[in-house]
Amino acid sequence: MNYKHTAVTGLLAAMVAMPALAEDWRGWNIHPEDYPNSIALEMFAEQVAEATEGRVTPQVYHNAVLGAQPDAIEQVRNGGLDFANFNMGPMGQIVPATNVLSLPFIFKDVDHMHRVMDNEIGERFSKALSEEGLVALSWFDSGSRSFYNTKKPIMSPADVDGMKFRVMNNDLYVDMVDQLGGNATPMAYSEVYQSLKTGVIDGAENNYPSYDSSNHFEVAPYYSITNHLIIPECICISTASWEALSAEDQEMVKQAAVDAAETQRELWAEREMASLEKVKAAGSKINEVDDPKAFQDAMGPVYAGFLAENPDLEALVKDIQATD
Ligand code: GTR
Repeated sequence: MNYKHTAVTGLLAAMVAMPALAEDWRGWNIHPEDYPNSIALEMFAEQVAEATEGRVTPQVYHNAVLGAQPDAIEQVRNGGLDFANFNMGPMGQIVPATNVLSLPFIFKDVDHMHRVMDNEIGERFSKALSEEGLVALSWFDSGSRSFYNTKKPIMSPADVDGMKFRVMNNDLYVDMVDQLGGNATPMAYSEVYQSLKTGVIDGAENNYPSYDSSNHFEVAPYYSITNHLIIPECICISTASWEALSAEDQEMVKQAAVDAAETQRELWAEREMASLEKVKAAGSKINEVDDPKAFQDAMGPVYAGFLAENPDLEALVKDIQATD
């Protein structure tokens, strides 16, 4: 008998008999534990561990302890981290197609965003992400973003003149603030509170839950409803981690992400209301702007510049605008 052959066959038999090694997944999250996204991510982790009978055990690291968002995106892409909840804002610097989601006023409202992302157009974004090492499994809400600042209510674009705003890391947002006559500073989320407090910046922009959970409302009490950005967020898995799974486990992980997104959207709607009540009670001055259309009109050059640089993305922009 061929000894070598027997040894190899024996080894193969032992490998088949052995349970697959457990995958200990590490997941990035920017928000605190009680935030809708965090609760949904915990639910995702639990459901994955249970459904795969411990073959995949995800652990979520909250509060951006694993780094700022742009770095975390790189980490998930190169397999240093396994999964995350990412906002598509900072994603635009890496996956150009996702910049379409950062065009101000691209969505009519949050329902319009759902109709786009939950259908074929959403799949086009997933495809673009997958070409860059990210598997987008489901879409979270992050409401709509408006400007807030330490100085005064913003009623019209003229009020933005000369003010310094923090934006997420994306050139489109620098252009957006420029067109309103302000100055934009891309900065990590974790640095915004201190920068508002010390006057390094005059304002920032975000949805109610983040304005609340980051405590920015304590130092920047003027929140002006411009609703200029509605940006979806993903549960994204590293392609390397995804491809290490069996087809069955992929199915279960996908289902857990879809279920988590459903819960996140429900929790999100509740949290938006709760955060609004909380910041109002704490003294924030929330105002409607005089002429919302004036803000939209000011964005013409942002669209023109973007489309001139990315003619291949024009069809995507048009398809979103044409979605009822
Ligand atoms: C939040 C979003 C985060 C992060 C943050 C920011 O609304 O959920 O992922 O993008 O805004 O402004 O940096």
